[in-house]
Amino acid sequence: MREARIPTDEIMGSGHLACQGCGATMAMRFALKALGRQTAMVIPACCWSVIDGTFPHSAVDIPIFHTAFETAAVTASGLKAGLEMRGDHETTVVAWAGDGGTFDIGLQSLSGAAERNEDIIYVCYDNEAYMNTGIQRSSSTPVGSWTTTTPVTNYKKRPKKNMVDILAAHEIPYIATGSVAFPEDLIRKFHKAKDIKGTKYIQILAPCPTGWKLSPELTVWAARKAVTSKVYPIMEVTENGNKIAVWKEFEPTSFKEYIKPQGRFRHLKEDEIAKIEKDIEARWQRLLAKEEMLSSIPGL
Ligand SMILES: Cc1ncc(C[n+]2csc(CCOP(=O)(O)OP(=O)(O)O)c2C)c(N)n1
Ligand code: SF4
Repeated sequence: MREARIPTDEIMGSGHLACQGCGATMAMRFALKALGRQTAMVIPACCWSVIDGTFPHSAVDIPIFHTAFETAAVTASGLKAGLEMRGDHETTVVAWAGDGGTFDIGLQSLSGAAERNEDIIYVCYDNEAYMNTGIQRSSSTPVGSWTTTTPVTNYKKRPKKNMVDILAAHEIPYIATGSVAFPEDLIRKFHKAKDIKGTKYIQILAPCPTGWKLSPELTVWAARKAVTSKVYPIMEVTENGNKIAVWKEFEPTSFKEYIKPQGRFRHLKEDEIAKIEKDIEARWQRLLAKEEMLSSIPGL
């Protein structure tokens, strides 16, 4: 019999409160398969504070500490310190936040924890907007996208914030990006993060059918096309921010194909699509150049 590459233990149950096809639920399911049951998680205000269910019910079979929107990293730091004081050096402490709670309001708390190199795994499930409160723009929303605060007449013009570079500047031991379309890659990255001491940051593209105006059965399709169209590079940054390894072994696909079934991009005209496509390629080339340049310099 072939050995299962994805652990069969289901720590997340099916009785959750997410919309159909929610990428954020897939992200949690895969993360917990890698992290195991000796995990304590901090969740700030976001879709996942709803998805988990109402007390005393919970969709996940691990302790969850629900906390204020801006406090994921600092609460996780405190939880880790408390466990250590009680002699528990084994429990993995995870902060699990959306992109609004990470790229925007929780950035100061995350930066503080990263600078102190707190021994936590910080996960951002990235659905590219504030979904829980009705699809408002975040600094993770991609250029060209509609949201309720960036209407089609004034769609998002600024690029997505580069959180990987921001975290790398903190010289933390491990940073990774992933996508729910590649569960084995995600599970490998979580296994790795679990064994590293210090702050680990993992950002997972988790399509939101509701906010992306995407048919729910296309969640995994979109999560895959985001990577193969180079919109969402998946990579690892190690040696305290000094080494980058970008995943490149895929058949490239186009941005146009990626955005076609997504209502959030439906207003874009041909010339606007062409301009964004050009920018995506330029960013990709810069990333590869950086990977190459760093590979020739000794890390820290
Ligand atoms: C200080 C504060 N401001 C605003 C809110 C309202 N609020 C709750 S969840 C949320 C959006 C969360 O967005 P994100 O972190 O991207 O997670 P998602 O909802 O997309 O899962 C907002 C604005 C709040 N709870 N606290
Ligand atoms: S709004 Fe989006 S992220 Fe939130 S539960 Fe629904 S599909 Fe998931």
